Amino acid sequence: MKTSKSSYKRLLIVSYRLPFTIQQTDNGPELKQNSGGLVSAVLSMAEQMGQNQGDQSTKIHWVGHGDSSMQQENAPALENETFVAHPVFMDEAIHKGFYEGFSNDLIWPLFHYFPSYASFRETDFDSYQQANTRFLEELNALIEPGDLIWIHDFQLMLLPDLVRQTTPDATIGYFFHIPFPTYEIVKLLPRTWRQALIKGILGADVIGFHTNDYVQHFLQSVSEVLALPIIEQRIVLPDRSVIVNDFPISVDFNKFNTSGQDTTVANTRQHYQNLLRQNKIIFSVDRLDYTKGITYRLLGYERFLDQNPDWHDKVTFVITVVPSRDTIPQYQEIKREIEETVGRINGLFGTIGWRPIVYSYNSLSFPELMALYTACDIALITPLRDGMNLVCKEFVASRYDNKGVLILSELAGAAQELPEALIINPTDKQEVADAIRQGLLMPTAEQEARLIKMRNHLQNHNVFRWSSDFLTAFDNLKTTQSTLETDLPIPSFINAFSDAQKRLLLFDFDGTLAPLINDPAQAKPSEEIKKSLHTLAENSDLVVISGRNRAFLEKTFAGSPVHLVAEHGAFLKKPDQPWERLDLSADDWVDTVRSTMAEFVSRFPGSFIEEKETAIAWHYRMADADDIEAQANDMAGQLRRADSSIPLTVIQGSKVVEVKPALHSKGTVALSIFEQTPYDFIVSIGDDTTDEDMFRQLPNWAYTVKVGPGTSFARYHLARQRDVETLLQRMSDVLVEA
Ligand code: GDG
Repeated sequence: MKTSKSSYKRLLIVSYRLPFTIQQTDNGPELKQNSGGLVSAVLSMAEQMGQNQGDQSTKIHWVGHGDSSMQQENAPALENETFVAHPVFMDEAIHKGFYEGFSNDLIWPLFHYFPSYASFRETDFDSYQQANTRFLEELNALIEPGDLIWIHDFQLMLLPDLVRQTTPDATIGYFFHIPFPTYEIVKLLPRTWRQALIKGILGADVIGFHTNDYVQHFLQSVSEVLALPIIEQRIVLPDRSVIVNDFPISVDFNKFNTSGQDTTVANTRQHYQNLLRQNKIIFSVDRLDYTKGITYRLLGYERFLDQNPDWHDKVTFVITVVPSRDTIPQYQEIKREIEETVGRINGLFGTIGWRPIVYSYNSLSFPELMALYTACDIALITPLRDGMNLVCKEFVASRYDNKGVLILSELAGAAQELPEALIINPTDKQEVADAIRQGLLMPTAEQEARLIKMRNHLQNHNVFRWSSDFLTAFDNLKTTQSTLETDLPIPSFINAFSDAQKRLLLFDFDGTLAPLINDPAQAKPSEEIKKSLHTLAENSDLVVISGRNRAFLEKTFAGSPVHLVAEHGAFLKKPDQPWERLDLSADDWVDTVRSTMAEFVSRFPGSFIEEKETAIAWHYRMADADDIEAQANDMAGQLRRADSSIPLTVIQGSKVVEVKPALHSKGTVALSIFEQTPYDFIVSIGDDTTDEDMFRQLPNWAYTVKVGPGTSFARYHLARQRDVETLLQRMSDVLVEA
């Protein structure tokens, strides 16, 4: 874990819920923080940032929805040694539309893959926007330079961009606690809503999800909805870039590990075991929610009882459902269904002395929860969808005795980290029944072996690691951002160039050697550039590495001793030698792509198709339609989804959508050239997304230079295309003088 102190002054947390209560004490009302995982993580993050608790100027500020206990009369108590609470109050009707409506009645079911439970109400979206703006107002009153703002969860998706608009240089993190679903689900949201939500989240600098699947789903949505370039897990915006990564949330391992051994917990455990006559105990605890799969879980247990009469009277399923959202009809319905199922199973299998299921609709105190985690033989955790699921991690962390079996749904984010659990599909009653039987019969040595592995993992990946990794991501971002802002240091660059023995110069064509113009056929380098290239190519390996076809490059550079790479690395021509084809991919994919592009050509006059030998491109610089960029995104999306015999890359460049086989790129060819010769000087200059592949593949000592604004993998920037001309002139002057 990284422990170096970061440079942020204060931590500002924003979440829907404030993790505090106001308690009446002898000294009057006081702010008490709850002991949840997020509070512990935030405290450890503040410590890592070098903040001293009790120091007035570095207290942690927490903005969240305020209830009546937080009203004006308690205002002085909204602060303790460590935290300052900032309740956000809003009109009741707005709160209802924002929280119960848009958040819980639309985003929650939709993002947990229950689209039929989702309600799409325009008034709710209005409330969601207004509520996010209320949070912004509260936050704006607080923000100071040097603050790190960390926004949480699906209730506040618009907030990061709202903050960015008002404080452009703010440092903002955003963490999403629920699953981020595939684009097919996101697409169910009206177009303007999904655009607003994705754009809203992208206001952050670092965006975190629990698993890599959610990261990939989010990137897919960013690409489909906003068509922004994505380089690895970085989204490139015109003025900055955004890091997206998985940061699996976890638990305070030591707290759960030691609490199981507390005397109160041990006594309660003993008490429960006696009450249940030393039966084997299966345990589960969840908030009331259709995502938690409680009814399916009961049906799996019923199947087990049905098939295993020898276990009757020897096992008890203790199932606790914690009241939640039960004013919403779907929650009332699920509660009724659970209670009916419990009643039916107990009626079917129970006897005077044995209740197969002990059900309660209530919450447990922490010692009761700990007693059940440590008393049970099986923790049966079977959500139909869960962002992470902390209950299973808490169970594992509690088992200091290395005993007990975890049965876990493959649809919980946690399943990816805990493969030693018995992993089941929650809708498969037989699989659940079999896992229960396997768990009850599992030899102690096997229980131990599985638990030890899971406990080691959680000990290393605890909640402090989670917040520390999140904080470190900001440091990484800062490092890349600061290199991006570096202009090419011309004097030292020229010195290095002049001193080198073996030089490799890799230049893109359009936007680098030639200015971008409306008709690509007319693009050409200036006479000055041509002259410089000629001199440079006589003294160095100079490669023009372009997406253009062979004929165009050969004509443009006729008589020049440069190497030419055409069609993004598909063809190579050394001076005075014939073309070599580097890419040998089949071309049976072209017909489908061509017919999609042809449809767009007929709809958008002025646009046209360019057919190359290994690629096909739609140019729309001269098409006259207001929404042409949106149409280009639409085409790119269609092409990305289309079936193809080989993997294809869809490139969205400057007023062009191009499709080519994925196998070759400017990067693969740059790498192969560089690997053939021991160069001691490399410069690579380009302006477009395809040049990023080239920048990435070269060694980190190479001079990689991005032309124009925008973030890039290049180490340096040149502001304009004509700066390339000046640079090449200076380089060739050095050679002429030598
Ligand atoms: C969301 C995501 C993600 C529950 N009942 C009692 C009780 N609890 C505590 C548990 C655990 C927490 O509540 C539940 O956390 P989960 O992670 O299981 O589920 P959600 O509340 O839906 O949380 C989820 C999480 O955010 C974090 O990012 O993992 O996927 O849906 O800590 O211990 N605690 C006590 N009595 C109870 O009766 N004391």
